[in-house]
Amino acid sequence: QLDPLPTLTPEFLNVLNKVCEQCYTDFAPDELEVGVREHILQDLETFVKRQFAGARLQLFGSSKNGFGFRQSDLDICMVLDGQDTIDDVDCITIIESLARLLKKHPGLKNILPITTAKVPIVKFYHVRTGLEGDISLYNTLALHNTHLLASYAAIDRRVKILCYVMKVFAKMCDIGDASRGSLSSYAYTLMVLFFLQQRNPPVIPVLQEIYDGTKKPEVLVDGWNVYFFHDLKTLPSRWPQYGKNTETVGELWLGLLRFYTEDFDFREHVVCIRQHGRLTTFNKQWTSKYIVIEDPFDLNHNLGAGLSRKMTNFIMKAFINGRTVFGTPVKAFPPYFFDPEV
Ligand code: 3AT
Ligand code: MG
Repeated sequence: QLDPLPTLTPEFLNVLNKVCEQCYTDFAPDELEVGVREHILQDLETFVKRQFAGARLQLFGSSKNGFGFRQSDLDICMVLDGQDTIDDVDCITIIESLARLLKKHPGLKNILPITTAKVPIVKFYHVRTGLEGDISLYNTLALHNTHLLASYAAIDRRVKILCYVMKVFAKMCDIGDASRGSLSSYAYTLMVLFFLQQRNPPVIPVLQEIYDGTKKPEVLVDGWNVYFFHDLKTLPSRWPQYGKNTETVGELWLGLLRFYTEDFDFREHVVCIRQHGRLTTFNKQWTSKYIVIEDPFDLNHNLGAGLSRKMTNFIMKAFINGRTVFGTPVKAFPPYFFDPEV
């Protein structure tokens, strides 16, 4: 029941392309803002060491993966020197005492420990910058998935731009807040990467499938294999399709909206960036959900698991409308579209 789309003129594709590029330049933070985040991290680490001498703090999430916004939160992971893991009881105790400590930090406000979540955190508000943040403990898989996303972002500039466009689109359509029952930024980023891997010719490879020899190396973290190919300098010689796809970001953006509304069968297939071959909801025994997105490392984790039926429909409608809006020629998009101030 999708409206047919008209054939697109080069002029319109040019407009579409400009909109995507503009979205990126409007929303990507500059080096100064990236530096500010590292500075806050250093200051917090020094402060936390007063009580936890062996504490090490590390940024992850969009402060590090290449898809951060000026106002994105600070995702921080804390580990203690000489300790590899932590059990649930200790984790909650440390989160609570970390919260008591952070309340004494003059630059922070609204300190709130959340110990009932799957990943316990202390939330805080950094007064001078207005940034929100949270500290989790031993969130090691998240550090690895951040590095994986950052590697994909480094392969091709179009990856970065499309991930920004997708995040802005999700925010504008109100489908991008996992705490209110929709999908997280992380989930939408995986959808973009999957699309770019499945495009013909692909824009990016499957980094988890590139290795020497016949057997994939095993690098175990929390029981999952986090191996992926990092040596991006040598990628051109390791991946025969390198540089073959020459589409513009505008074409790819509309291509993505069409892919998820026209081609991809959500009932049967899994959004899965760790292998190029098809993975079905039946293979995973995840047939009761409509949007199924597999975490690239924690293979038991379906990022769409928390979606209600109603929310699923709402998200699919946003994609269908997006396809019509971006697939119907206009001379220019209204100036407020993608305006960071709105
Ligand atoms: P924002 O710019 O903050 O919206 P983000 O990528 O930082 O985007 P979040 O702050 O929601 O996203 O999450 C921080 C990181 O935590 C991103 C990813 O490395 C990890 N993460 C988030 N949600 C999940 C999840 N459901 N499963 C596994 N890792 C996750
Ligand atoms: Mg974040």
